[in-house]
Amino acid sequence: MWGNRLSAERLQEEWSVALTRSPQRPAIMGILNLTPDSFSDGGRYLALDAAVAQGRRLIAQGADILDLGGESTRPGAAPVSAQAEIARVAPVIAALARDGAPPLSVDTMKPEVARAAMAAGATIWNDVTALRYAPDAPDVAAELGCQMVLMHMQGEPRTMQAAPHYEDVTAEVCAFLVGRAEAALAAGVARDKIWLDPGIGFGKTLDHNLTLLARLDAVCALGFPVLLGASRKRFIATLHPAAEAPDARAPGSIAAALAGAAAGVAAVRVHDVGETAQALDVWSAIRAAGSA
Ligand code: HH2
Repeated sequence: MWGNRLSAERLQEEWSVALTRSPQRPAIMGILNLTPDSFSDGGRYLALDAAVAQGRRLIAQGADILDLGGESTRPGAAPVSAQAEIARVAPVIAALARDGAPPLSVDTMKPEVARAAMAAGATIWNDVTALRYAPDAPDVAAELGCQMVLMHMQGEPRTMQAAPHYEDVTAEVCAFLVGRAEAALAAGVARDKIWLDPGIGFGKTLDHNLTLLARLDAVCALGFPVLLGASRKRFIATLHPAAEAPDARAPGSIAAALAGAAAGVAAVRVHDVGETAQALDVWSAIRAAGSA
């Protein structure tokens, strides 16, 4: 059941996303990691030309939004200074913005990096710490006036997979997300700028991930647009060991994206943009035929 029609409309209005293929399915946020060590595409787009070319490729394949990151969040990833992160992301954002690219998002925990990214042309701050990394993060988000993605994570990236524990993962993730949305609102972030993300793989076991994917309707019911990021994550290889290599996980990633579409998420964050666009277009056409 598509529970988030309003969110699809808001995507068009607020994020100026041109949903040319179908307004009735989640938008696609294409991932562009400008890091040496991301779990899936690390090291491939360190040079400016290669990064911009990949951004353009993802747009041509159907990305409605691009998410650019300069620091890996995988367990054990090396920490990066704000200056180094800015040097990785800002020139690529500026070059793509000059192209007239779709909305650009920066995947960072650091307010200084978000500030530099917005100055370069980004309009969305995707924060896996949900504005908890620095005390001034909520104030900076309000000041920047950008779209704000607040993601759930138990623990911190270095140790989050050591021993994740929940009594009721869906209820706890929802309560956390509501609390972070309230913190953002209290700092002055506008309600219609806030997006929520259950944080698949961030301090979660296989069972936690599957429960959340099965209960995305509860996250959507919180009343904010929902972003789902399950692409190429480890749980896919746990379920299907032949997909040990991250770039062999597109089919499992698409299965998760379709579960998100059925629950009413507003956007999916994916590496395999063309394949996901095809799956979502077919899914939404079947759905439309069924309700005609
Ligand atoms: N997952 C990753 C990074 N950022 N942001 C949101 N909102 N949701 C997610 O699920 C999410 C995210 C991890 O994936 P990736 O960027 O491919 O890897 P890495 O962190 O190693 O760069």
